[in-house]
Amino acid sequence: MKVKIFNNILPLSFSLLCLLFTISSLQAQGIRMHYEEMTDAERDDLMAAYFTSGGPSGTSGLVANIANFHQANFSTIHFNNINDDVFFAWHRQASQELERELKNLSGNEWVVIPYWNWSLSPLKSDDLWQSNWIGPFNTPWNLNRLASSGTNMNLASQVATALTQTNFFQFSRFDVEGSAIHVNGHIWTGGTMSSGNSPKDPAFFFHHNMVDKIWADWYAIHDDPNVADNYYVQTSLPKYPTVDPDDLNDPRSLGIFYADAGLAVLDKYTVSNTFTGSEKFGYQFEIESGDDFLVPSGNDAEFRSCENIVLKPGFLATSGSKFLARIDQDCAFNTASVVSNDPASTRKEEPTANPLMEESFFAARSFPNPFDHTTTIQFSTKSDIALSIEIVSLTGQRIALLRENETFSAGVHQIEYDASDLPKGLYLCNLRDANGFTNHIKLLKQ
Ligand SMILES: [Cu+2]
Repeated sequence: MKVKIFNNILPLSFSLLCLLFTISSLQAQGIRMHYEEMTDAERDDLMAAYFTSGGPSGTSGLVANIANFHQANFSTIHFNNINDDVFFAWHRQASQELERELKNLSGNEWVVIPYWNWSLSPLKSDDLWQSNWIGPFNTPWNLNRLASSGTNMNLASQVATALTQTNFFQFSRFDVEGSAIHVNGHIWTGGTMSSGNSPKDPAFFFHHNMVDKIWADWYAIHDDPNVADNYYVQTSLPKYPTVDPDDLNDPRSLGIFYADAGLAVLDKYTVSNTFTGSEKFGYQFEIESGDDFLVPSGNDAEFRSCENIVLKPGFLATSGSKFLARIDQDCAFNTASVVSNDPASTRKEEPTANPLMEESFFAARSFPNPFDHTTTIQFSTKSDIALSIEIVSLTGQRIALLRENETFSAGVHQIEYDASDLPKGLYLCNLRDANGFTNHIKLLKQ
């Protein structure tokens, strides 16, 4: 649990000031994560807001409007001629608008729609379909889900291959939209999800945020700063509703960040408070920010984590801005109503925790991961070091203490962990030295 602050801060550049005034689309700032990475409180807030957004039968409000538009304009926004593929852009915009609506309905700016990484959670028995998550929508919203186990949802290798595609239109139209990566989530869920009315099912936005994350990953890898963004998405198709698809290419410029495997990186974004008094970025695992993440004077942003917040070169909260970085090891953040009533006087203009400069003292991983029964935890140390190694649940409860203050010599070490008795789900393996510095590995038991 530490905030690291680096002092080498870049000046606010002219080009980023320009960016501030050219973003006109609706934004829904936040960190989106695999749904299993949400805390119970984050999940409960989201589900409560989501039920409200569609009314008791799911036939009114923004969810219904998006579904109606999606159905009426289906052939315009899907499976188009290769050079006009607006598929990604339309779905990104729809998801942002709903997320914005959920924040408004709940009065809770921390609410985000997570993504369903079906490769990690490919089963009907996974949490997503249970009563705490979107299971209860099925009957009252008349969704007729099948959640068929006959369709393979572990598409990790196919995603990896798609990300190597260098041609955007090939990637968009064929490697994602027309392939199992996009199609299987609809078919597997079935019912409304496999119809033109699919946005009526909350699974639609969980699935499409995964599709959107894949686009974000692709863009981060392949974007050529020397090529105009309208190379990627062209504007000859009808715009929905008033947004230029070219403005949607880089999710970071919209304030959308995708966390992955315990890490959220916030960069290339200028806080503008266009829609909210304070822009909120929450993730229970590690948040790192730098590389032109700016909070200009007069603006207000807040980070919160249950673990680490790392501020790197290129992060800048200027004099006259409000910036709060909050860490709660117990993950006991205030509920929505308390947060929104948080008096401005308690905010500080500087990060609240102590600056520490230490870097990770070892590298760690586990394999296989995800795993069925047993996984091997591997780590390397640069010098002799005493470590405690424990397995904890996402709520911080210790499940196993594998090593206690044991000295390891410099080199690579492996520890086998037998988790046969553990319910399936996401866990953390913490490796902690005598000074309290911790590295963690996320373990997914399937
Ligand atoms: Cu669609």
